[in-house]
Amino acid sequence: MGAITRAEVGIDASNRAHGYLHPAQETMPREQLADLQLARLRDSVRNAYDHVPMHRARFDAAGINPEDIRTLADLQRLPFTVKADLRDHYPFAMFARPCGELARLHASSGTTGKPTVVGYTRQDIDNWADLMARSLAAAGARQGDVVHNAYGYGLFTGGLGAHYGAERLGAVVVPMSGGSTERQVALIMDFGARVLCATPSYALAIAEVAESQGVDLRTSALEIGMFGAEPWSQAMRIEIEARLGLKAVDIYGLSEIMGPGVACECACRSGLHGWEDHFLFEVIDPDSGRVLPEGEAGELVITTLTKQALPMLRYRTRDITRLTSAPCDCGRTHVRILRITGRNDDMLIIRGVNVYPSQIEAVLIGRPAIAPHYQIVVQRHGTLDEVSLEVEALPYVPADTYRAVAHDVAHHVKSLIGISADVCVKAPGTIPRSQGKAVRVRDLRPKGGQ
Ligand code: DLL
Repeated sequence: MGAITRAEVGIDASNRAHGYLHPAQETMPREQLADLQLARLRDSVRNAYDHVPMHRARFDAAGINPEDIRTLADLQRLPFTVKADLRDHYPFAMFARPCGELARLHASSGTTGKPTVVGYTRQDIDNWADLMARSLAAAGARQGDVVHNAYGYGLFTGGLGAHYGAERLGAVVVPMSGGSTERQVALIMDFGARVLCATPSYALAIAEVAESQGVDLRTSALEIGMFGAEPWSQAMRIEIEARLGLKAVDIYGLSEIMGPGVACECACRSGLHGWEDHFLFEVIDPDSGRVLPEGEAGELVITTLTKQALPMLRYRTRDITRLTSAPCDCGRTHVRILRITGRNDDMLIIRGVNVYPSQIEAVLIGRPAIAPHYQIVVQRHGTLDEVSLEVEALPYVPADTYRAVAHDVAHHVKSLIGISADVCVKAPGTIPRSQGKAVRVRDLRPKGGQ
């Protein structure tokens, strides 16, 4: 072997500092990244066209042939794919491989009709483990860390996605899943977990149970939280960090595209790096479908570049965000997806004002006298939608001050977001706690009348 060059030493040092697991890919110059993306896009389009009748029919109807994709800009000629396509082709008709060639299936819970089913080949699972390991490393996790995984195991992609990624990193995985919260607290302490994987709302529930048991998780070995699967605000991040004594990192993903690890924050925490060697990201105007210039807020659209079993072309995520390709201090060249503020379908229109639940959360969390647990109740009175906010008093707050607390909260919601909401302050512990994705909105409007 030849002598190690200074450049190599430099890269090694920087790998350690920035947690690059795949330095060549993560710091690839953008022109080179674009060449890789184009080659992969052409393969992915060809895979979809040759093996998925729905894609072939749409290409044919639009007069497009896979060979017409000659530049990355040609992506915009392709039709969108939406969640209903998966439902309409239930269970396997969008797969580009026969079921017998798959290694795994996952599915969404399907509260509105049929679940959406997603499939993976062995190679897809391998790439997913790599990207999840890359995400964990970017967040600061290392080989040998104990990773306490409280994402639900099962059809939900959170549990197994984080599990395989942590194993790929060389970490020691504790496959807890959600629930048995008292036991979670004991094992976090006893096994010396450095990394906690959970939804942000469940992380808070763990903190709360620990406090009620007299256990101070801030003295535990926890240093990093990998939190995602639901929208959460900066206020929530501050609250979780204070109560758990760790650094809270945002991780994003969706089962239709892969699962957790599509994008993740690095140590700089100024947006989530979307792993562009495996996915293409666009932001569109949700009404017109027009691609928006970088930096403008709209709906995130993702195209898979390497998925074998379920190639997705321009999948409309319904998640609202902005993109930036400005260089990040960590040295990664991959685009950053700014914090997801909510989903198109979660947006409430209250007397003409558009509001996402996460905006309400940002106002509620950290206000004096109330705990960081809430529900937004939407009702219809005549033709008008109205919201009431159920919040919970902190244990030391006297019940005879609840009205004054409610008044204070309503005042801040009105002045910061511009909506009038009835606020109901409830007794400590009465708002349901989540063990996975929190239910923030109770929609009591008549069905179909939205
Ligand atoms: O929630 C995958 C996942 C598991 C991501 C664990 C991160 C951690 P689905 O159940 O298919 O997959 O739900 C995907 O959840 O379209 C977003 O609306 C929302 N979501 C996921 N991560 C975030 C995040 C998993 N970091 C849907 N911030 C997505 C905001 C998120 N919303």
